[in-house]
Formats: sequence, structure tokens, C-alpha cells
Amino acid sequence: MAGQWDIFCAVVDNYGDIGVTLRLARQLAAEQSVAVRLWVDDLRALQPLSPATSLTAAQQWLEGVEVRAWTAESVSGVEPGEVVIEAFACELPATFIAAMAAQPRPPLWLNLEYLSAEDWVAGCHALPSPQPCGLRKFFFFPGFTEGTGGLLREGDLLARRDALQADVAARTAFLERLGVRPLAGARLVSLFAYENAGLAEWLEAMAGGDEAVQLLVPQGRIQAQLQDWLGVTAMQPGQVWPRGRLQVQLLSFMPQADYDRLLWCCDFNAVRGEDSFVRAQWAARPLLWHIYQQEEGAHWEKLDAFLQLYVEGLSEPAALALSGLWRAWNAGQGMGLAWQSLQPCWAELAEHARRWSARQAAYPDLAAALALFYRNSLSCAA
Ligand code: TRH
Repeated sequence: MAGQWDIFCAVVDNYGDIGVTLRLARQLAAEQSVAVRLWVDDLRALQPLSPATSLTAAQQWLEGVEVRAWTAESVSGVEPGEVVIEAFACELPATFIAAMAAQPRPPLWLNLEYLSAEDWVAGCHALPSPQPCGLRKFFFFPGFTEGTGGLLREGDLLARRDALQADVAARTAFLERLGVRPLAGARLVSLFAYENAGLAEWLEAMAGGDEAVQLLVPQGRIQAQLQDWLGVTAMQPGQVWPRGRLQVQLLSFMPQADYDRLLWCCDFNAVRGEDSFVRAQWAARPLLWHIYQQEEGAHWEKLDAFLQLYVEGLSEPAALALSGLWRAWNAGQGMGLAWQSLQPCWAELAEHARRWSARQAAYPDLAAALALFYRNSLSCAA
């Protein structure tokens, strides 16, 4: 399916907005044969995920995607593509909307929404909303159930995951490239989270637990608290700190593709936000989600909605243990007990994570769903 698509990304904070849009743009280009222009208003957020990023280029090609620095001037005079996606309700420039409306055949205009497992999502997915310029904008919702837009999943993702998970030598070589020497017999755990008052309790539980744990922490917002707990004033990537049965290692923040590999290598992944949360599900390993906090606690409903879906098929003790851990982490208290309660369920949770990944992979992926939506819009217009 040839053609030109525009994706607009305003970086609100963190890496989720750019993480999702880069991934989508890359996949559309690679698998749907679409020429994608990704408009980014802050290239500094893109660089850690895709290190070849130039911070000063107005236009550059990265991983098969044309990346444009989005400013009022850079958009002006540009002819819109056949499909225009605004990510997460970012506001398109008025001049660009006018250019869209002036096309002989105006583009398909989509707003890509945040991911949620809540019930109402399927009912709102793909609904149009008339705009003052005379065009309609469609709301495209990713999701975990029939009737939603699905999840981002590259065509070869699960095969690449399975290959790495089945190959000890390849895993060891990858971890060594990150500066990690796997400890024999230890559980490998990755940690990516916002600041979390529950961290110390969790670290204590791992340090005092029965199982050895090797904790790998890419640089980020949790680092200051990690330092406090370790009693050190600075941390350099690569350094290792043993504490009881726990060994902590700080890693450099890595490109997106390597972060996937890290998740595949670990026995348990603590993730956050939206994109790493989905990637940990594709890793098919048990996970812990630090959800992005919303005003008036709206994120708790999102958390519970996901848990309700996710625990289906688990025994009651395992469902309770996992839900308890997730709630403790997001409440910032009770991690010690919650972590202990999870231990007897380890094998069941590992099996379940694999089943969940397979179940989700049975749905069409988000990029394919978008491409189909576009093709259908053409036949409706014809
Ligand atoms: O960075 P985030 O907290 O992003 C958040 C959420 O998307 C949230 O919903 C949104 O409202 C807010 O941003 C604005 O978490 P997320 O979504 O997991 O994005 C992190 C990205 O960083 C993801 O693409 C994975 C990537 N990553 C790497 O590439 N390398 C790394 O070393 C790590 C730790 C992450």
C-alpha cells in the first residue's frame, strides 16, 4: 500500500509519546509500504530511543522513517499525506488543517488515543467527530479486546523473541554487550519506573528473599531513590552493588530495539507508562506495571480494568498475588509482603504470561488495523 502518511507527535513528558509514534511509523513504513513523515516537536526525546537522531536536522531519515522537526514554520506550505495521524490528541497547526481541507480528496484524519483496557474503549473506537473545517476526525483506540485497534506488534516480533529466549549463547552475548554478567541461578529482573515510595520495601524484600535476584535498572527517574537505598551518592552505568540476595546494576538507557531484548532476557519486568508496558507483555514474562498517574486517581480504574482482563485464567491465589503486587507498587506501599506472596505463584505466572502474549497476538496489530481502516475508508468514499 503505497502513499504518504503524516504522524504528529507532541512530546508531553517522558518517552511514551515518541516511543509509540516512532514504533508505529517504523512499522507502517516497513510492513505497510507507506512513506511516513513523523513530525516531532522535541527531538531530544527521540535521541535516546534512536541514537542516530540529529537534534538540529529539520529533516532526517531514521529507521526507514522521515523525521521532521515540527515547528510552526516547518509545517507551513507542506502538502498533507493521504492519512494524517495526530498522536494522543496533540493539536495540529491551523494552517495544516486548512491544507488538509483544501485537498481535492482530503486525507483520512485520525487521532491515536492512549491505551486503556476499560470497557468503553471498544464502543468509542473508530467513531468520527465532525470538525469546524468540514472534515471528520476518527478516534482510533488501541486495546486488548475485539473491537479495538489492537496493540503495536511488528510482524516478526514474536519469532525474534522466541529465537533469543531459546538461545542461551545469544542471550549471554547480548547481556554482555550491555555490560551484564548473568549470575548463575539468579532471577533476572528489569526495573523501569517513575519515582516510587514502595521501592525501598521491594528492594529489602529481594535482598532478604530466598531467591537470588539480579536487578537491572536502565538510567531514569527511579535512580535517585535507588541511590538513597544503596547509600551511594552517585551511580555510573555498569556498576554493580550486592545487597544480601540482591545484586543491583545500573544500565545505560538503551535504544528501543535493545530494550526489547532486555525484556525478553529477564524473568520478570517492571515497566511503566504505555509502550514499555506493551513490550513487556510481548516478552511473555510476568510483569509489574507502574501506571502513569492521572488527576483524581483516574489511573486506578485503568489499572483495575487491565488486571481484570489479565488475571482471567489464573488460579485465585495467583490472581490475588499479582493484583496485590500491582496495587502495592502503584500505591507505593506494601511491596514487601506483596513480593513474598507472589513467590509461590512464580511458575504459574510465567506460564500465564506466555498464554496472554499468544492470546493478544491473535488480534490484528495496530499498524495493520490502521492500514485496513484506511483501505476501508477509500472504498466507502468510492
Ligand atoms: O516514558 P513513559 O513513562 O511514557 C509515558 C506514558 O506513555 C504515558 O502514558 C504518557 O502519558 C506519558 O509518557 C506522556 O513510558 P513508556 O510509555 O513505557 O515509554 C518509554 C519508552 O522508552 C518506550 O518506547 C521504551 C523506551 N525505552 C528505551 O528505548 N530504552 C530504555 O532503556 C528504556 C528503559 C525504555
